[in-house]
Amino acid sequence: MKLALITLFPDVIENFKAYGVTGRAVAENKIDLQSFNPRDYATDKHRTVDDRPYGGGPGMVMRCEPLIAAVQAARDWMKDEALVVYLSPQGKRLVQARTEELAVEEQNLILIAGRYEGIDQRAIDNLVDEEISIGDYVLSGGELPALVLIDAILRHVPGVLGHAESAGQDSFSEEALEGGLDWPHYTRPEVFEGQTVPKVLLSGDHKLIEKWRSQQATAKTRKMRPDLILNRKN
Ligand code: 9D3
Repeated sequence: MKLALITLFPDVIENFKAYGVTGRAVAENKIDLQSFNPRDYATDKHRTVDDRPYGGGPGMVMRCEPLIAAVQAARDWMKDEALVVYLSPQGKRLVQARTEELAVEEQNLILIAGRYEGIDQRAIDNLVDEEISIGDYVLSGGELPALVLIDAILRHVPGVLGHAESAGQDSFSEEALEGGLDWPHYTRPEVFEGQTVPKVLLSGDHKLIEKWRSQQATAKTRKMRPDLILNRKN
């Protein structure tokens, strides 16, 4: 999968490309992740990427021309069709099912991260196929949302997760949780400052352990996220 991130702050993706599950995916060529900075495509004397909003008001707006040129550069790099996603507070809220669809259906993604008050509406009209928000809270720009989206998509790309952590692998998978929350996890030591590990986990009785985990997960979900139970498809 090819991913292009349009951003005024290309440095924010460098750590993401270097470390962890995502770093390995880049190293093993499972994904190709490049950033394109609109500032590099601004043609005016001062290489401006933002300007004051028509109609007045606070803040600045990202200009059309550098954005459109940066997206064009991303398209040229991809040499193929791409879905263009604008990370925006006005977007549809991201859910797990959409991350899977994007991973399965799209070969190339261009993600636009906005700064300031957002981007000129004509850039949206000319470029954008889909607007996505990551939730109802105010951030300073689209870079973190873009990384959130990339991370969630990559987990569905074949070969990105190792066998043990694979998304739909066994009874300990994301699928096994069926839209509910996780059970509590414990590792060594068996006693930490007087706090013990639940006895069932030391019993070696895998049937009983599975039952306990399922009960714990259901109780936690009912307490923390009753909406997940009400919206469940089974
Ligand atoms: C305080 C500024 N707001 C004035 C009403 C509007 C506003 C503009 C730009 C609010 C946030 C942003 C920057 N946010 C994003 O670009 C963004 C975002 C978010 O803030 N929350 C959740 N998802 C996303 S996706 C992109």
